[in-house]
This record gives sequence, C-alpha cells and structure tokens, in this order.
Amino acid sequence: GSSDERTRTGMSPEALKRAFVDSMFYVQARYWEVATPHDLYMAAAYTVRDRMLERWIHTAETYRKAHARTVCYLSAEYLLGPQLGNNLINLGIVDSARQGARDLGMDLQEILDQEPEPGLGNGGLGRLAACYLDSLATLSIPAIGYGIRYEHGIFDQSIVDGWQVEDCDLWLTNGNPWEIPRPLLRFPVRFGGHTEPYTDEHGRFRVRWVPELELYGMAYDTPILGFGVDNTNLLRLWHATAGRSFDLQAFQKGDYYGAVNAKVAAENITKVLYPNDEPEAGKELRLKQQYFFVSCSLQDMMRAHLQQAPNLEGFHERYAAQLNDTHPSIAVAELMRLCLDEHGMDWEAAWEITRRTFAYTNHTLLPEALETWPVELFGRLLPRHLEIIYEINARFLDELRMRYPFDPERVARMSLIEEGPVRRVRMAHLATVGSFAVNGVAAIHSELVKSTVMRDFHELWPEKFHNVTNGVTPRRFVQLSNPELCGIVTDLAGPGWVRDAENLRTLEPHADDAAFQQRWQAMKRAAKERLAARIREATGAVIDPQSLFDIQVKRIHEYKRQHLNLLHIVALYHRIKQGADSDPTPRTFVFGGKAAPGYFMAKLIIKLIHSVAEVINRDPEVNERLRVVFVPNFNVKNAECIYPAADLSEQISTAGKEASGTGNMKFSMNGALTIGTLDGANVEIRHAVGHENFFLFGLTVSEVERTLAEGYCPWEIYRGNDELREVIDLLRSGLFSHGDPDLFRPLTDSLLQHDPYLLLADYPAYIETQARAGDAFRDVAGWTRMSILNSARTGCFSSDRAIREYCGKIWRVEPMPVSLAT
Ligand code: DL6
Repeated sequence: GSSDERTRTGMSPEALKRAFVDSMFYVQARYWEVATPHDLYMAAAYTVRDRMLERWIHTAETYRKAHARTVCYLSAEYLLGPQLGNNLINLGIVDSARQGARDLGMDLQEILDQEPEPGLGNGGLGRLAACYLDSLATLSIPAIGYGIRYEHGIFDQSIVDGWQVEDCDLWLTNGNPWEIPRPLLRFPVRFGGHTEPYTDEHGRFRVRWVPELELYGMAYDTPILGFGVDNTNLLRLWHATAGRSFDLQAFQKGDYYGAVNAKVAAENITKVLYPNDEPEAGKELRLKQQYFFVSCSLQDMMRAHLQQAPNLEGFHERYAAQLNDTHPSIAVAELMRLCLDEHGMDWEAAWEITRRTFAYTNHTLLPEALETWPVELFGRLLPRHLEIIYEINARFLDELRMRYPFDPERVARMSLIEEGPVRRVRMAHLATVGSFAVNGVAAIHSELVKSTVMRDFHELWPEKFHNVTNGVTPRRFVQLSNPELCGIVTDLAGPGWVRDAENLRTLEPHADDAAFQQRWQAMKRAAKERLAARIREATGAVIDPQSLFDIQVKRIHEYKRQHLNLLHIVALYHRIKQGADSDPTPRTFVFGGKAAPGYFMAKLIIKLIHSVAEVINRDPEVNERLRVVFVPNFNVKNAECIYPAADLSEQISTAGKEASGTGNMKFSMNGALTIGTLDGANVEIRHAVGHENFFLFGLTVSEVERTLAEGYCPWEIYRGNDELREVIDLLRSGLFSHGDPDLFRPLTDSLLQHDPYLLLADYPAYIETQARAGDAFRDVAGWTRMSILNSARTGCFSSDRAIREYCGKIWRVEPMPVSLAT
C-alpha cells in the first residue's frame, strides 16, 4: 500500500488503517486506551462508509446527468441485517480489512459482531426487499428504495419457561453510522379534516382538502453499494416529526403542553414496526404509517422530476414505482391527489400518469392478509383520498357494466369497495386497477393469483399479469455466510460466480469425485460446528455436528406447519421408547422463528417445541439419537449462521399457502436437501435440482382443494392410524406439560376437529418421506452428491435473476454502469 493513497478513499490495508485511526479520533472522539468494542465498530463503519460515499456521490451525478429512468421500490419493510460485513464484501476489501485489523491488534470478526441489526421487517417480504436492493445496485440499475425509519424494528424474542417473550428492539440507541440525516429534506403530510369545493382562477371546479393535522417526514439516507461495481443506490427512509406550524392553535391558546403532546403523537407514526398477523386493534396507526411514507416518497419523486422537467407529463417515463404488497397501495390515490389538487391537472391526464407509474407485487393469498380498510376509518383519516377512490371506482364500474351488462355480481366482486355490514376499501383492487402490471412471487403462486383472488381481473386484463419468482442475494447468503463454500466455488469457477450465480454449475461435474466430496463434507462440518457453538452459547444446549441437522427456521404460523415437524419428532421418540425399530440416523432438530405477539396458536407451538425438547433432551434413552433445539430470536444475523449448517431443510407448508418462500432457496444454495411439499418456489427448486435430489411429499393444491370440498374429517385419520393416534394422545397426556393435559389442547383440538392446514392428511406421507431422508443420509457419498447438486443447480434463485426479469418484463429500465475511473 502506498502512503500517497488518500485516507478517506484508499483501499489498501495501509490506507484503511490510517482511516480507522482517523475515525476513532475525529468521529468517535476517542483515544486508543479508552476505546470500547463499540467504538471500534463505529470507527470501522465510518471507514467503510467514506469509501461508499465517494461512489454514491459519483452515482447520483451520473444518473442525474443522464435523466436515467429510475426504479422506486415502495416497501413498508426492509429487513437489511448487519451492514458492515456486506459492505466490505461489495467493496471487495474483506482481506485488506482483516489484514488491517490484525496489524492494529484487533479481530475483524469481533468488530463485525458488535453491529446491532436493522430489523425493519417481519420476515420474507422485508428480506426480499433487502435482497432486491443489493441486486439492483449490483446490476447497475438506477433505483431508490423508499420506506419507513422505524425507531423500533421487529421485536427481540427471548424465551422464558418455553414461552416467547417480546422485548423492544433498540437498534438505534447506540447510533447508526450508515445513515445520513437530511434535516432539510422534508415534506408535509396531512391527516383528517374535510374537503371543500371551490372554483380556481380558470373557472374550473376544484376540491381543496382542509386537514386537521400536519406533520413532516424527514429523510434518512443509507447508501446501498453493488457488488463489484461502483454503483451506489439510495435507501431513503422517512422519519415523522412535528412541523413548526404544528397545532398552531394550541400554541396560540397558550396550551404549551397540549402542543407538545401533539408533537409526541406525530412522532409516534414512525415509532414501531407492526408485527404482521395482528388483528384489527391499533390498525389506525398502520394506515397512517402507510400513507405517511408513500406521500413523502411521491413528493420526493415529484421534486426530483420537476428539477429537470417543466411539468409532470413525463413522470411515468422517468419512474417505475413498484408496490411491495398492498401496504403502499394508497400511493395510487395519493399520486392522483398530488396531480389533481397540487398540480392542477385534469382527471384524465392524472389517471394516465398514475396507471402508467405503478406495478404491484402480490405476496400472499391468505384472506386474512389481504388488506381492507373500513370506509369510516379511511374517510376520517384521509377524506380526500376516499373521494378520489370513489371517483376511480365510479369510472371503473361504468366500464365494467358496459363490458359485462348482465353480470352485476361480477361487477360487485370487482368493486374497490366491499359492500357489507361494514363497508371496506379493498386495497388489492386499488393496486390492481391503478397499476400497469401485477405479479406473483413464484410460478404456482402467480397461477393461483390469476385463478383465485384476482380471477375477475385476470379475465379483464390478462396481459397485465406476470410471474417473477423470488430470489436471494448470493453475496450475503453464500459469500458472507459460508466462506468455505465460497472458497470451493471460487477455486473452481473463479470469483465471477458471485455476480453470475449460474456459474455454481461448475460444481456439477465434481459431484462424484471422492476428493472433492471430502472437501465438501469438511465445508458442511465447519458450518455445523459454528452453529453448534453458537447454539451452546445462546441456549446451553449441546448438539452433535455428526448428526443430521434437520432445520426449520421461518415465522411461526399454522400454515407453515412447525407442528407437523413436531408430530414426526414425537413419533420418533415414541418408537425409541417402545423399543420399536426406528430410524437409526441420529438427528438434531433445529427450530427458530418469531410468532406475532397476538397469535396465540403460534405462541403455543413455540411452547410445544420447548416442551418436547425438554423431555427428549433429558432422556438418556433417546438423547443419543434425538436432540431438539430452538434458536431464540431468529433474525438475519442468526440466519447467516444457520443456512450453511443444514443437512435437511423443512419446507412443509400446506400446498397453496406459501406464496414462494426464500429461506428454501438459501438452504439449497448452501447444499441442504429439501423435504417439502409442492408449494411456492419448492416446485421450481425441485425442478431445478432434479426430482431425485429432493424429498417430496404431500397433497398437491388440487388435492387439498378436493379433500376440503369432500368434507375433510381429520378424526377419521386419527382413528385409522395407530402411531398417529398414539403421538397425539401423548401430546394430550401431560407427558410434555408436567402433567397438565390441557396445556396443548387448543392445538390438538384444532387438529382433531378442523385441521384447516391438513396436517393429518399429510402425516403418513411426511413420516414415510422422513424415513427415506434418514436412510439416504447414512449413504454418505450419495448424500454428498445430492448436496453438491443442490448448490450447483440453484444459481437461478439469485435475486440478480429476479431483478433482471423485473427490469425486462415490468419496469423497462436499463443498466447505467458507474465507474469511479471515468
Ligand atoms: O415474497 C416474499 C415472501 C414470500 O416468500 C412468502 O412466501 C410470503 O409469505 C411473504 N408474504 C408476506 C405477506 N405479507 N404479509 N403478511 O409476508 O412474502
């Protein structure tokens, strides 16, 4: 490294060390002897950030000069995970940083471990948004991620006596080195009040919104650097603050405390992320959050557009705005309002721009997750938007009546308003009518979108509907989290595979090579040892890295069927206790995942996992062959340690319920085999890796439909299957609940009486397939071959492939490479 490299931008170990020492002094204001581990992390983060900022500013200039068409990803969630390690990778300076740290007497890993994670998302949907930001930058696509800067992200989970306890997430308490506050970049956002008609200076009829409340959204910017390129995109998250003019009346009346209270209420809007699956209570704040971030984002897009264009005519050519689920779909009404009321456009022109700007991604078919808002609540918070939605609807229904004159039921089904005892706004319909494209997130899901929830819309506009199968970034989920696998692939294929994951295929010809297999097994073994150490640290549980690691990590939900996995575990336990011939493969069952705080059954499933674990792990007659552990607080950081360590990946949702899944992709890229149903992206994973390298079981979507239609009776299955009956009776016996036969009754009753997710119907096939997986694992060479082929053939599940598809089919944007050298 040359000493003439600049301190803030040089990439050699020497320059990095100088920069680190500099940041420690000038940013952290610390000297060496008193620096805490957190100071070390902050100094490292600022060192890395400086290098990103240089690229970021260059990128912003390049895009602006070119008037680049820009993707705006509107998402209420971004589950980013820790930033430092990923940024080192994308800058290509991991080795220099490790060397620099060592020279200064520090350990890079210890510094990385200091970072709290920005958990601004619930699960798959938020993590998908984060993977897409990484791929957009890596593919040099001009893009902005817009969202909410929650002060508290997803709750921290701890376990007390086997039950989930939620603790407040405090990711911001020690400061966030990655974000740049922009106090002057703020937009007003209004709520409540009423509307009134008036005549403008051209004598035209207009509507004015007289709100009751005004607050501001302030921008916080985080740079998102691509891998192996200089493109650095923007993640802009909005923070709510009271304006100066806030509640002027209270101030004028001398009600100082009243005014301050109102300020606190305003700032509540971005206080906390809502855990999903929550019932109605507290939903008002959620609608406020949605409108708040969407309004700020659209105003920001307009501001940038109008700096370079005389009017809004070309807005939809400048931007493609993706609605990540229905959470931001109020954007359709807000863009109309901005065009009509703030920019004086007429309806037709405003509508033309609006419906050519948005595209909508559906992420679930579950009826309880399809957002609708009571008209009363909606009109109280957003009276002008309700009027606009009524007008969009009136015009839409006129069209429909013309097209389907003898089908009033269809017209009612498609209306943006659900008529019933409580009238409701259907946000998915608003998103669909107001978008030029609608897509699902896996092939089977996109077909189901067309044939079920959006059937009428698909018949009306078949060309509007697309599929883009989800993807995951190989930077974070292979290179960062599985260094041994990264080393193996890089040795074979060169470093290019990280940008072109299809190159994982170079593994394929080596699948039967004995020496290569040994290296592969050593890789798995290292990952399993790391996970075992971490589990021991977190829970005290001791697990054997030689055993088959059978892992299910994801949100806890009945449709994901963690309790089906438990039925299998209890069956194995029961066989051992009976002295019956049983699967001789030692297994460690690993669970992880959060339950929504208000979802009782999910919390009871967590309790059951711990209760079964307690009995099995303590029993010397079984604990040589079976272990059960629950990793508390499953988050991105823990996940990075878990995926590489898996032998078997549990993807066992009821067919038709899991839109895609993305954990399934992370597991198989890291060489786990899947036991799974024909649901979501499992279908495509099985096709990609080969049927013989995937443990398939269970009813298909049409078999599920038929079973339910024919009057499904779980009780009969229970009566007809001795082992299943004994397993369920054990759960009801009090064996796992210190003698209390009632503790798990809600779960067993639900299974025996309704079993809406068909666990009992799928039980025999699951047990039989698990037995085959256990046998297969004892054929070490055969299993290793299948493991290698899983990694080799899952490059197509890179989020780079998914983003290329969005760019081509939906957004019609082109890469704009940025290089510091030019
Ligand atoms: O598309 C990302 C992710 C899918 O992989 C999961 O299958 C799906 O459940 C999830 N959907 C949601 C829906 N929102 N809510 N609630 O999180 O999206």
